[in-house]
Amino acid sequence: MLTFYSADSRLRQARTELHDGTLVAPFECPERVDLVLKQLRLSGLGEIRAPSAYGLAPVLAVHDKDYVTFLANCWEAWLAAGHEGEAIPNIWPARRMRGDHIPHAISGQLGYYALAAETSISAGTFEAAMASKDVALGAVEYTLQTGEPSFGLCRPPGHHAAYDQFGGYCFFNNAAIAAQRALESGKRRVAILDVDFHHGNGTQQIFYRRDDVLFISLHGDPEVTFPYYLGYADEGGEGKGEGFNINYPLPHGTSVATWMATLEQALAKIQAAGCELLIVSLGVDIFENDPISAFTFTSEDFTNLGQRLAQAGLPSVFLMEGGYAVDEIGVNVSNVLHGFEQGV
Ligand code: OKP
Ligand code: ZN
Repeated sequence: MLTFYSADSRLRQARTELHDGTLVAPFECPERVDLVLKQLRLSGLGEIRAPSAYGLAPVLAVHDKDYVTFLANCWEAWLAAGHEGEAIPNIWPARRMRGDHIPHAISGQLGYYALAAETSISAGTFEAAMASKDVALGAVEYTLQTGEPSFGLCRPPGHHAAYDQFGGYCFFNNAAIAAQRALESGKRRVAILDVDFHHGNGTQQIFYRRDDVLFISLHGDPEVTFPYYLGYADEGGEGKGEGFNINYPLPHGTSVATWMATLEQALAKIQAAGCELLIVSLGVDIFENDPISAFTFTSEDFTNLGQRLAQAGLPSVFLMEGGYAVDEIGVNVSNVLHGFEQGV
């Protein structure tokens, strides 16, 4: 399988994440991609290619222009304001305040465009996000042209990023950008299957009123886990999007057997909807030893997951989302992709 990867994903080197009340070294760290790359090479998955630069047009197809400008300028503005640490929001247009006004000051803008506070912005964040969406676009272009599967080793991840909001380590919604590109190239309906432990709230939001992208997510129950305010089973889409958003919230500790049985339901929906391309938001934080998640996959289970996904028989693009057990991240990702190749 062909992998797309950009060395520029290293440009995001944030030092701080607000975690359980303290500033810690971010779980979403540059070593993640190094270790995945190393294992893909070791296991001989196939060629690793750098993507072209696709510019901002495919980003603006799913994100707000002023949001993109904010991301591009945030770090410089934060520095210019004389702040010492990294850019972290600490005030929001919460209920009963003005939700329709974007303040001048960078601290006000941060809260307007953030959906959570764990994700700090620092030098290189925007550049890495640009590289990450190029990785996704390189992968989808390749699969559209050849019908062959591909893997986009995106970093930073994307599935929490909404039309005009960042958070959950995400800035540009790589999967949404790739899906939109596939539609523009002539695919009539695309499935995004999100297997990351966390609900892909951003992807859901972007396509919530549309029937050309079927979004299905298996994830930790938002009653007890991030992102808390989206990802419930009764969120089924709106307008012509009704029926094209499907959430499977699952309790902490869900067995792999139950998870795989839920995947069967998801794949049946994808078949029934006549999707012409499968984009997998591949978070391997469903691993049993993930430090911030609570599902129970072993490294071997990831092989079975890949095999089962291959049996869907669709042109497939895998895009990296989460996975924070860095010692095993390489094996877990590699197992999914090799499993897919065995399952075809
Ligand atoms: C990003 B992705 C844990 C808090 C978790 C942020 C999680 C972001 C996950 N105590 N906060 O979906 O892997
Ligand atoms: Zn996750």
